[in-house]
Parts: sequence; C-alpha cells; structure tokens
Amino acid sequence: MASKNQTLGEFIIENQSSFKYSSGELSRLINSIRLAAKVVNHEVNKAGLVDIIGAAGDTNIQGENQQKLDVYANEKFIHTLTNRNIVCGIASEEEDDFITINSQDENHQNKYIVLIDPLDGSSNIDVNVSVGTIFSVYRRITPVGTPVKLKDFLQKGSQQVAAGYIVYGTSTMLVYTTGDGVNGFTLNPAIGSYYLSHPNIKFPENGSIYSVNEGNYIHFPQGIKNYIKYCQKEEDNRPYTSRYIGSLVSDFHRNMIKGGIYMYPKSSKNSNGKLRLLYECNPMAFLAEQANGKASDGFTRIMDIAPTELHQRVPFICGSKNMVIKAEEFMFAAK
Ligand code: P6P
Repeated sequence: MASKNQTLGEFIIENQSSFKYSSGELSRLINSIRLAAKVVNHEVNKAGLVDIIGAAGDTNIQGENQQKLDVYANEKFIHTLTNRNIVCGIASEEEDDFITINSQDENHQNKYIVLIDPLDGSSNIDVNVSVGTIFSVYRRITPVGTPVKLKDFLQKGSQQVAAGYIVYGTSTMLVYTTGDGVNGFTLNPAIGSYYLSHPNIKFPENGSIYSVNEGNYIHFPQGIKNYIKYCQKEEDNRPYTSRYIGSLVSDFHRNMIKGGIYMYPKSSKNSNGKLRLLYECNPMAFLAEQANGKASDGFTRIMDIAPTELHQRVPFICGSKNMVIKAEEFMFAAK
C-alpha cells in the first residue's frame, strides 16, 4: 500500500512485484526517466536565465520551430534511456524516424520500447508557462535479439505497459501508471528526490472545467460546437469554467485533480486534430482510464485505435468520465 512521503525509489521497489512483467527492467526504465526529468527540470527552471530558449533554427517533422529546450530535452531522454541499456528502441516527437538502440552486447536483448514527447507545450517556454514531458512504454512484439521494427511502435494504446508525464510547473511532478492505478510524485529540488504526494489519483466522475482552444470554434465539428454551447448554458451546475493553458500536460493534470474535460478536436484547419496518437494521446488515455476517466476521439476509445504511422494525429477528448460521455453524445447526435 502506498504511503505518503514514500520516495519514488521506495515506491518502485515496493510495487515491482505487482507488475506482471516484474523483471526489474521496467523499474530501471522508470528510474532512468526519473533521472532525465531531473536534468531537464534543472534547465527548464533556468530557461529564462540563459540563452537556451528561442528557436534552435531547425524545424522538426511537425514543421514547428524547434526550441533549443526541445532539442535539449530530447537529447537528455534519449541519452539516459540508451546509456542505461534498458530499451531496444525509442520514438520521439523530435525525431523523424524511430531510433534502434543496439544493446551494449549488440544482441538487442532489451524488450521495452519508449515513445516520448520530450517537451510538450514548448511554445510556452518563452512566456514562463508550465510545460511537460510525456512517455509511453510497450514491450516489443518482434523477436528479442533482432533490431526493432516499425510494428513494435505501431501497437494499440491498450498494449501499453506503462505511461506517464512530468509536469514542470509550480513544482515538478512525475505522474505515471504501470496498469495498477496512477500515482504522483513531487520533486524536492533541494535534495533531488521525488516524494509520493498524490497516491492513487482518480478523476472526479463529473467536473465543471472545460479546456479547448475556442479560437478555433468556427472550424470545429458541429458536435463539438454543440457541446461547448452546452457547457456555457445557464442550467443545472452550468455554465462550466473555461480553462486552457495551451500545455496538454498542465490542462490534463489540473482536470485530473479537480475534474474536467480537455478537447483537441479535428477542424477544417487540422483534419485529424493536432495531437499525436502515439506519444501524446495514448499515454494520456492510459493514465485517464487508470484514474477512472475516459479518452476518445469523439467516437472511438483512443486506446483501441490501430496506429498506421509514427506521427499520426487524432482528435482527442479526455477527462472526467461523465463529461466525455456527454461530449460523445453530442458528437454522435451531430453525425
Ligand atoms: P493550440 C502544445 O503544442 C500542444 O501539443 C499541447 O500541449 C496543447 O494542449 C496544444 O498543443 C495547444 O495547441 O493550437 O491550442 O496552441
């Protein structure tokens, strides 16, 4: 049983046996993410002080300006995961293709792959708004001992063995699941340890916060427009409050604690929405469902979507179960 103020290290050891693949490798994987997060946190927290912010000049496969901190975070997570000799492959929002990790004994014995958005919400870096890292972990499906293949990365979200995020906010938190609930750990920067601050987090089944970029309203599907008007109607416990940080991890985290719904729908500008299925929507959907929430594209459970490409986008509706159900009702009614 988790006890408050337990360190992340103690928690991992205590709960390792409950993880059905408990071989210690996943624990070492979570530990390596913990380490990389501390290093990235240090840079994020001083971003305004050194010339590490601002566009790196390059653009990534998303066609977005790569902020230097994006590049830095990407390099740190890839370096840490590679050096710990734990994974056999990595896919990242900042990398055009997946990376094959040749295990130090060159025989690809590692059985986990990681997909990562190293610094989500990076457009907020220059304005001192919280950003986050999102990660998703699978067991490979191609034979151990061979180089990973694309199919190892194109698994449904329901096959994830772990997922989580780090939110670099007013405090730095690591929130993750291995399929046995969601737990949040807060970093004590003075000693560099994470402490269990939010054991067994659950989405309130109902909420009164909706998060969506209403600047895109005229481009939304009619079902989303109708749901937004429902949220704004003076009736029952509505109108709801609108909160939109522009950083998925922060909006998700607030909604999970307080209750709420986050939406990034498709639009006439983004025909499949903006968010990436593999390293944004699937990990957040795994966390949502483990916290008694719900995640869909408006019609289909996110973790049932069969991926077809590494950087594919999907419409994303996620949060308190009854709010997502209501939004889906509006989507089906307008179909
Ligand atoms: P928009 C950040 O770029 C991100 O991927 C999410 O973290 C965030 O919720 C969304 O995009 C913001 O996008 O188009 O509203 O600025």
